[in-house]
Amino acid sequence: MQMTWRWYGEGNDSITLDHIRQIPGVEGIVWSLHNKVAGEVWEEEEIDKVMDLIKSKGFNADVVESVNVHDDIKIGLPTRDKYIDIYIDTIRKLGARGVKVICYNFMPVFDWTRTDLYKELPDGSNSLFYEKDAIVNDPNIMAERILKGAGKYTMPGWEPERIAKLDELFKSYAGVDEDKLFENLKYFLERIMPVCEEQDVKMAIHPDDPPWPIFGLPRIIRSRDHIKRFLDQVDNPYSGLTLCTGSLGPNLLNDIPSIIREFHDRIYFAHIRNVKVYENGDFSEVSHRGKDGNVDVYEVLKAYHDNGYTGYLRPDHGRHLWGEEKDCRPGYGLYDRALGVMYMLGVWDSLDKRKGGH
Ligand code: CS2
Ligand code: MN
Repeated sequence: MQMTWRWYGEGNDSITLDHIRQIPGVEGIVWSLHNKVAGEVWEEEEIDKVMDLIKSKGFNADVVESVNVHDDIKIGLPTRDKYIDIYIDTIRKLGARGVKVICYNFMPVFDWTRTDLYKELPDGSNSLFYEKDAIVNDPNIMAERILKGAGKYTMPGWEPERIAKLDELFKSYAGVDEDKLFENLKYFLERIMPVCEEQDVKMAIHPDDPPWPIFGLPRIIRSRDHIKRFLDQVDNPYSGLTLCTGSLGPNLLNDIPSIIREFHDRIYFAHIRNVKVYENGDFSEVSHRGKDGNVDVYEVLKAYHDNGYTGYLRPDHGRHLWGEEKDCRPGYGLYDRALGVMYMLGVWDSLDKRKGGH
């Protein structure tokens, strides 16, 4: 397992690479060109600049999260080929520079969805929160909340210029049901697989968050059966998973350790975070400690460890602690994620020792 940390880049993150160097065990930085909208060309100089900076601080830059997929590809419009060509160009450039894994998602319109970015927890910290009943029929209301909560930072998937055209975007998804979305994903992957093979770059799809359809839009990576269908339809080792426990976790029927045991050889990137699911279906993000929520983080790590997982892992969202929400990106503060790293390394190291017979 290789521990990594998601960093949004200079001027775009309250945390610096020098902070991250002081967290034990972090080997790699998960990065992206966050100024790019889906479908835009990634220039070589821009890529080099970020990768060089990351490497100059002693980290690897093996994982990119994300290269976002243009809506026309998800909808299956005739213009999709043009955007797939641009995607291929980006894979080539990243592969040539040693990038090993590209994390992406195939969620229509939105990336992750929450109703409150700073919901107070009983201990006085706060975190991202999802109120089931607040997801009514108007996505504009949700978008307004997210944009307001994000403050000076733009949120991937919630870029103001996209949100301004939300109604139009929704209309263009009419007729795209689960089967159609699966079909469009297959088309996309089949076109890019040869380049991934040639460049030795693994595509790792991120599950849908939350793991159920919202606003009538289909969501197809949200359970064991959906994952199986996804892996079977393009049965190529270059197409695999970013297994995110925080995304699958809010559906308590998802047995995450068993999903990891079943599909471990196609998991290239592990996102670990814990969620506490309330009786009415609402959920909060909580600390990484298993006991604090519904994700048994020990069993998750054990499932990876038992299978000799050598891929990348990162703490996903954390709570905002000690007042840091005044400046940090929602879900991406320093303290709770650093605590998460230490908790996970603690579990991992003891699993290592036990295996070694100590
Ligand atoms: C991330 C996702 O913050 C998060 O929850 O795990 O936003 C992830 O980066 C994207 O879905 C990947 O495309
Ligand atoms: Mn995730």
